[in-house]
Amino acid sequence: MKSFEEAKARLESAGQSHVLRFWSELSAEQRVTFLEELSQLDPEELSRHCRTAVEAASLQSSDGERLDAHMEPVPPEFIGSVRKSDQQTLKEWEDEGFLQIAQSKVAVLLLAGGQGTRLGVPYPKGMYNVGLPSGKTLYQIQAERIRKVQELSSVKYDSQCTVPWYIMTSEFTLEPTEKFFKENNYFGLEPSDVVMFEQRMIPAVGFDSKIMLEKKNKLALAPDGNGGLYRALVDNKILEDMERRGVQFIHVYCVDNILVKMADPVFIGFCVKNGADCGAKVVEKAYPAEPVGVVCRVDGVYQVVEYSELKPELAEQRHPGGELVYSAGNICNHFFTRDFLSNVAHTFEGKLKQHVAIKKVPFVDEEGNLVKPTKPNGIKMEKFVFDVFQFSKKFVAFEVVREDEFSPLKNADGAPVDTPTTVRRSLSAQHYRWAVQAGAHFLDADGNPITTKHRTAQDMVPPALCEISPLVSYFGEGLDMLKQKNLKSPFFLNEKNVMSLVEHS
Ligand code: UD2
Repeated sequence: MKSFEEAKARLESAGQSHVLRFWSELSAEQRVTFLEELSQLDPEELSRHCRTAVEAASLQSSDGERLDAHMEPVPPEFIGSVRKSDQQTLKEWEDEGFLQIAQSKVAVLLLAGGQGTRLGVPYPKGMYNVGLPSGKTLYQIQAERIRKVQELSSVKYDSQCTVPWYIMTSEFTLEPTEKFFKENNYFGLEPSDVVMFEQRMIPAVGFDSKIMLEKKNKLALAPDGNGGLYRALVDNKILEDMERRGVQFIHVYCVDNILVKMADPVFIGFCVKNGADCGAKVVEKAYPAEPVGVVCRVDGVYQVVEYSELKPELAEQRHPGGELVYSAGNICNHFFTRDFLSNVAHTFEGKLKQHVAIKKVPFVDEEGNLVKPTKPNGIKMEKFVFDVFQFSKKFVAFEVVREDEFSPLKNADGAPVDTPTTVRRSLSAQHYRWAVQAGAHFLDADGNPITTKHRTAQDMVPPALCEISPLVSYFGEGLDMLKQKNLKSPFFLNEKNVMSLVEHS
C-alpha cells in the first residue's frame, strides 16, 4: 500500500481516516514515510484493535475482581528452591545445565524492546553505564557472562559450544543497539551468534476508539509489550534459526537485572531434569508493593499476576508468621523449550491476554497543535511474556536467592530503590562475598583491615568496593588466586590483572 488512495480506502474501512487530516500540509518526503508506516496496518486488525482497547479499558476493574476471587498462592512444595536444596542436588542440576550448554542446545533471549521510561535515558537501557570501576554497561556484562558460561561448559565437557544471543528490540531500540554492538565489536562474541530482531509497534487508542497522531505524519505507536515476543519470533523466522542451530532450550530474560545469570546452568538443569517445557525464576518478594508480578494459580492454572493488576489488599496479605501470602516474585527470567515456543507462537498467540494501560499520550489535536495531556487520555495495549504458562504441559517455578540473582535498574538515582546506585552496590556486595569466600582480606585506602563484623548478607552497602569481571568468574568459581591476599578497596579484578595475582599466589 504505497499510494494515498489505497491508504485512504483502508483507513476508511477501519473508521480511522482522520489520521490523514493533515495530508495536504505534508512534504513529499513526509508523505513517503507516513505511507510506509500506514502500510503496516491491516484494516481488519486495526478495527479489532481499537474495539478491543476500548472494551478492555472499560472492563479493567471487573477483570480485577474476577482475578481476586480465583487466585491462590503456589504451595511452597511446588516451587524448586536453591536455598532449600542440598549441595549434591544443586550440583546435579548444574552439571545437567552445563551438559546442555556444552552441546550447544541452549540459547539466551533478551527482551529489550522497552522504552525504559522510568530510568529516563534517551537510549536503550542495556547501553547504560551504571558507574562500576570498569565502566561496563549492562550489555557488556551480559555479553561477558555468555562468553564465560560457554568457556566453562566447553572446558567441563571438552567440546566447543555456542550460546546464541537473541535480542528482541523495537523501533526505539533496534538501531542504537545494533550500532552499539558494532562499535564494541560485539564484546568479543561472534557477530553471527548475536541475532537482533524487531517486535511490532501498535497504535495508542483514544477513548473514542480513534488511533492517535504523535505528529502530523506519524502515528502514536508503542511496542506491543514483551509478550510481543511470540509474534516477533514468527515475523522474523527466529524459531527456524534456532532449529538450524540445534537450540532446544531458551533462557528468556529482561535487560535491567545486573545480576542476571545468562543461561544459568542450575536453572536450565533444574528445568530439564524436571521435564519442564516452561519455567519461571522467582525471588521472595521484599515488600508488598515491590514492582514484580507474583507467580500464583488462578483456577488451578499457573499464572503471573502483574504488580500493576494485583490489588494492594491482596499484595499485603500475610500468613500468621508474617510472611507475605503472595511472595513468589517474578523476576522476568523464563525457561522455554523451543517446541513450547513454537506451539505458542503458531497456535496460541491470538489467545494471549491484552493488558490495558491508560496513559498520558502526547498527541496532535484537530487543529494540528501538539498537546501534552495533563491527565490520561489514551489506551495502550500490551501482551506479557509470562501469559503463556497456561499452555504449558509442565510448568515449574524455581526460587533463587535475591542477593545472588536479582537487582534491577528501573529508576534514576534519587528514587529509593532499583537505581544505578543500588544495582552497583548489589554487584559489588556479591563480588565482595565471592572474594571473602575465596579467602581474601580487604584493606581501606589507609591500609587498615576492613572488618565485616555485625554485617549480614542483606546489607545494602558493601564494606569494600569490589568488581570481578565476568570473564574471570561467572558465579564465584575460580578465585583461588585471591586466597590470603590483602586487597585494597576499590578492587577490580579483570582478565589482565588476574595473571599477576596468579603468579604471586
Ligand atoms: C517486569 C515483569 C515483572 C517483574 C519485573 C522484574 C513483565 C510484563 N513484567 O516488569 O513481573 O518480573 O520485570 O524486573 O514481564 N520489553 C520489551 N518490549 C516491550 C516492553 C518491554 O522487550 O514492549 C522488555 C523491556 O525492555 C525489559 C522487559 O521487557 O527488558 C521488562 O519490561 P519492563 O522493565 O517494562 O517491565 P517491568 O519492570 O514493569
